[in-house]
Amino acid sequence: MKTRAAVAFAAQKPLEIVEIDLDGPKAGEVLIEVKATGICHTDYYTLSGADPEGLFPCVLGHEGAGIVVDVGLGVTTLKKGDHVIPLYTPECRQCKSCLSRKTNLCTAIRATQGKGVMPDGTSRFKCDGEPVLHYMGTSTFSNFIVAPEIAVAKIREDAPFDKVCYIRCGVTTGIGAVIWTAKAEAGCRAIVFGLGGIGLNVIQGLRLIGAEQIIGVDLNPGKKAMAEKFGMTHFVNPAEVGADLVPYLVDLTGGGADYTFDCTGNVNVMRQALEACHRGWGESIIIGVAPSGAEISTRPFQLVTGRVWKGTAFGGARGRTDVPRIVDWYMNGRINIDDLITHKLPLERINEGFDLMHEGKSIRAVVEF
Ligand code: NAD
Ligand code: AHE
Ligand code: ZN
Repeated sequence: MKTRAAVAFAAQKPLEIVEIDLDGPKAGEVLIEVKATGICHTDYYTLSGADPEGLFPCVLGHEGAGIVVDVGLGVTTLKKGDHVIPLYTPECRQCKSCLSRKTNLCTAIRATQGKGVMPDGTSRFKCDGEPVLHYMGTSTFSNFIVAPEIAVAKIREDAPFDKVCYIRCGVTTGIGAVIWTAKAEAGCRAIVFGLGGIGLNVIQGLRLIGAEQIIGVDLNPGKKAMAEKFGMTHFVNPAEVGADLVPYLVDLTGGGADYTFDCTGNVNVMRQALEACHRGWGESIIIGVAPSGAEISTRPFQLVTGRVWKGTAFGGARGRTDVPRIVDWYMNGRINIDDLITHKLPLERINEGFDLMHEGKSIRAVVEF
C-alpha cells in the first residue's frame, strides 16, 4: 500500500512529504493508521545528526496515536478497529528485563529497533524501490505504520487522538520520572531544569504527588507562565543568576533539593542538577538526551556525600500496562494535556513544528493526518 509520510532523507535537512510504499504486517505485527503525532525534542536530536543510532533515510516520529487497520498472523491481543498508541519501549512480558520487574526497558526487539528495522531485520517502508528505515520502532510521521504487537498499547475509544498521542512520550516521561523513577514523596522540594514538553510534565507530576516546593529553571523566561499554571512555585533564570546558580538553588531549597530533574540534554546542566541536590539523600534524575560523545562529570565527593545520579527512559513506565492508565488519568481530568498542545499542524507543515520547538515558541506541536 501507499502511505503519506514526512521522510528524513538526511541529517540536518528539512523533512520531505512524499508518498512511500508500506508492506503489510508480518506475523506478530499490526498495521496502524496514525491519526495524530507530537513532535518531541528527540526527533529533532536525531534529525540534527547527534544521535549515534540516527540512520537515514528514515521516517521519524514516536509520539503517535491511531487505529489498528489490519493484523498479521498470530496476533492475539489486538484487532481491527482498536484504538492504540505505538510504543518505542515495548513490553513483551517475557524477556529477562520485563520479568525482572526492575526496569521498563524491554529487550525483546531493542537490537533491531536501533537499526531501523522490524524484528525480522527488514524495513516495511520503501521509496522508489529503496528501503526507508523505521525510527524507534514507531515512525509516526507516516500516516500508516507497521508495528510489533508487543509495542502497541490498546487505549479506550473515547480518548482524542490529537491529545493522547502526547502520552506516548512527553507526558508519561515527565510524570513517570517523578512517580516511578524518583518515587518522590509528598512534601518534597524539587528543581526542574528545562521547562519544555518534558519539564512541564515533571512539574505536573510533582504537583500530583504533593511536592512542597517546585523550582523551575529555564533560560527562556517565556516558559514561566505555563510552568506556574502547572504548579511551579519559583522560577529561576540561570542567565540572571550567573556562575552562582548551584549555591543559589541550594540556598533557595534550604540546603539542596530532595529531587532534581534534567530536562535539557545539556551535560553542564546535568552537573548543576546533581550538585543542587541535598547532601546525604538528594537524587538527580537525568531525562535529557545528550549528543553522541558527550559525557557527564562531577567530583566523586558529590556521590560520596550521598547524592544519587539516576536516569530514566519513558519515565520508567511499562508501555502496555501504564499507557492505558495514563489515558484514563487524562480522561478523568487528573492531568492536563490540552494546555501543553500549543500548536496543531497538517503533515505538510511539519517542518514548522520543528522550527517552533527550536525557537522556544511551542510546548508541543501536534501533527494531525
Ligand atoms: P524542549 O525543547 O521542549 O525543552 C527544552 C527546554 O530546556 C527549553 O525550554 C529550553 O529553553 C530549556 N533549556 C535549554 N538549555 C537550557 C539550560 N542551559 N538551562 C536551562 N534551561 C535550558 O525539549 P523536550 O521535548 O522537553 O525534551 C527535553 C529533553 O528530554 C531532550 O533532551 C529530549 O531528547 C529528552 N527526552 C528524554 C526522554 C527519556 O525517555 N529520557 C523522553 C523524551 C524526551
Ligand atoms: N539513540 C539514542 C537513544 C536516546 C534515548 O535515550 N532515548 C530514550 C527515549 S527519548 C524519547 O524522546 C530511551 O528510551 N532510551 C532507552 C533506549 O533503549 O534507547 C542515543 O542517544 O543513542
Ligand atoms: Zn520523545
